[in-house]
Amino acid sequence: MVATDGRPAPNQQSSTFNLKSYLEAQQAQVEAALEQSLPQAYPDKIYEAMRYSLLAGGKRLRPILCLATCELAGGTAAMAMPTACALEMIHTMSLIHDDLPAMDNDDYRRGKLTNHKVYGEDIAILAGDGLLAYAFEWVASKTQDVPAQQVLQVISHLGRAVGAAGLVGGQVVDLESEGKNDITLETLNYIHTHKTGALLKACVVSGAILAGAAEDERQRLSRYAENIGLAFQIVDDILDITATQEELGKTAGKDLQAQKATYPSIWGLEESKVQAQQLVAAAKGELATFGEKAQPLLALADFITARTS
Ligand code: GRG
Repeated sequence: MVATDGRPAPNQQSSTFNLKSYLEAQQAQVEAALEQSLPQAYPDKIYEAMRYSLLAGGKRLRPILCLATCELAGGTAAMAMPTACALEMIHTMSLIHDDLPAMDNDDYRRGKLTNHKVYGEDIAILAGDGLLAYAFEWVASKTQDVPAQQVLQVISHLGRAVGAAGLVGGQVVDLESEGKNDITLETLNYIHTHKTGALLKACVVSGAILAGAAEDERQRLSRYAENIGLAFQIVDDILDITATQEELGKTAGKDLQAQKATYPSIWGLEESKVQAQQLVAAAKGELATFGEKAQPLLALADFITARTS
């Protein structure tokens, strides 16, 4: 149940759950798994470039969502870790390509120089390609204790989330919309449900599939993910205006500079914050039937709007 003012009902509060220590523990596990996933091998330059961006930090929100959902649905972190790493590889490749001069053209990411600034555009493109291919190899070759049919379903979901029906499609409409001042809310929603939302949804849905969640649970978790995905992007647009470059680890104020349509440009800052809160409340409402087990996902939903980077 969601209160009419957008606040979560009392049974959805996550105040007893220590999100900070949960995130730190999960991030440490993910970092260790990522470190081991990608070797330094020959040809040195490409592995170095792939590792440079993959191991550059970041919140690791996508792998953590996958692990948390798998555990909520009765699976183990070990069952989901290869997919969790693959999701971060895909996310990282999308950042490398997004930062290229032909795309968003940025010099900084995660507080470091972007991949192409260090290795050149040719290697940055290939580092992205290498990470994308490796992500699928990693899921297929490393997932254990999960029926093969479920692993295939995860691979299929990942492929769809990345391709023209997901990230790629969202990025194309984003590029086509640049410099236009008549972008509708519908188009903006299309861009972000595909460019950002599709992968976040794949994190949650793949965690549920790996755990063998029942169809109705999957549907609820999928709606949770859709809501936090959009909230995440609204907050991203807000932070582009309100946060510093140090906080963001990348150039601040990019959207205004590029005259991009954003949620704050359509709604204003205050209404954007209200909309993000309402989406988070709706997301939490989808978890009501899971009880105590849902605490990590409830807290992660709160983190989406509370974050400063
Ligand atoms: C996927 C084949 C393929 C191509 C890529 C470039 C591109 C197509 C899509 C762009 C996708 C993109 C960069 C979306 C933005 C998503 C977003 C809000 C990123 C920031 O995520 P955080 O805040 O970053 O989780 P950290 O650094 O914490 O991981």
